[in-house]
Amino acid sequence: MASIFVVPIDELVPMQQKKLEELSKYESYDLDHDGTVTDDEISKSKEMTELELREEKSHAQKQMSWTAIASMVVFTLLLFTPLVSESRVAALADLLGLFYVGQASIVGFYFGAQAYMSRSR
Ligand SMILES: [Ca+2]
Repeated sequence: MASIFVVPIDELVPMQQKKLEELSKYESYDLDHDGTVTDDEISKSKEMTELELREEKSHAQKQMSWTAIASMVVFTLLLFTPLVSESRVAALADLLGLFYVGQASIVGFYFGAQAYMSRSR
């Protein structure tokens, strides 16, 4: 008897359109600027963010390896100047060896990481 008055709740309340708050950071996700952020646009934005992060990471690694190369060159040139006495070079020989191995391994790891990342794509 009472069943004729039972109406599903979602028919009474119309579907509310979701809105972004004003100056939302997700505003930029609306790639075609039609005022609607679709699932497709969100996944595209995620992909773009991932690419940007990867790019940033690889840029930082490149800078690190260039710094390592530059430091090896600068230290080597410094050792040939009169600023560093021969006795000091002899005393620090072990440490200098470790320094070169450490810096060169940074460069090596950079190339290894580049090769690995280009293979995994
Ligand atoms: Ca859109």
